[in-house]
Amino acid sequence: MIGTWRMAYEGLAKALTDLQQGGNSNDAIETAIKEVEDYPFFKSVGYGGLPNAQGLVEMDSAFMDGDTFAIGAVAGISDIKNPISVARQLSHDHFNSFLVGTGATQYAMANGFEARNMLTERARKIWQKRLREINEKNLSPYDGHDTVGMVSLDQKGSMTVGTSTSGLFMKKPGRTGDSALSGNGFYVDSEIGGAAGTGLGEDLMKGCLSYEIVRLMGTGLTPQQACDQAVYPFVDKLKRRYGKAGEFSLIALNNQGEWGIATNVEFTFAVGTEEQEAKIYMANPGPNQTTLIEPISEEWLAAYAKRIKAPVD
Ligand code: SD4
Repeated sequence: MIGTWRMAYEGLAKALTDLQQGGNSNDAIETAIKEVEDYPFFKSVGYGGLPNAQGLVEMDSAFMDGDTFAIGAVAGISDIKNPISVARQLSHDHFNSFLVGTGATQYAMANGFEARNMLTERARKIWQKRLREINEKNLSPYDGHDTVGMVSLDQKGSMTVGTSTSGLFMKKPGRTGDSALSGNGFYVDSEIGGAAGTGLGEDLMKGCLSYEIVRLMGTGLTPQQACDQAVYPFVDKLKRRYGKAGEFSLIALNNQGEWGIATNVEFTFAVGTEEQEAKIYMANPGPNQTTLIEPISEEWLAAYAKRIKAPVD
């Protein structure tokens, strides 16, 4: 199993234990992502996520079953504790499986999903502080956005991918990114592998990179080769033809349990396999369109733990 960012670790470790005991891949994804959604100090996913420009936490989430290609997704859902569970439920439907805005929220409420005001006091304070800084220092409002995306493989060879995010910080009401869009923020085919993305959705969507990584793995490339070949040339192409490229980080896992990463920024992620317990790593862009991956340092982890709980003035 592999997941984006340091925040994936605890949920991934929990789900990995289930997988090691014969649990199924779909359950593993829901368990792991719920854990991230429920933790109040992650400010870009679920409870504690930062709100949009009007102060409302609007969330995007998707769930895809790699055995059947069934997809469920929500975009701009609010006041619901676990968007990933709604996305999973929607994946069972042949029609109406991707719902947005009030329609998504109403569906979740009507179908017994737990309601919750997702705006914590802490997130509200960060939002207000950020509003002040944007006005006073003329800063770009659109900094800070981390989606949790995870890909899992179970002992039977079934694969699943899931994503969940409160999206781009200070986004306009109704804005959605790549995370709920098939092929962009996620894709999985149990006969090949799966991929998920995080970064600036507006730019990730230009490359359909999750699908592209899975497609390349299907031609026989390893997950690392597929990530490198899909992501870095596209970032270059975007810079050349669009003039700029936002932050991109992609993860991939194939149906042999091998994994890969590509990123154009410093990027942390968590991975665990049958033989190897869950661990956090750090990735950076390397020379000549490669990726540098190293174990995370204790200092980094300690600074992170301090940073996410630091008081907001
Ligand atoms: C989005 N891709 O809504 C998401 C945000 C994100 O790291 O992943 N940020 O565009």
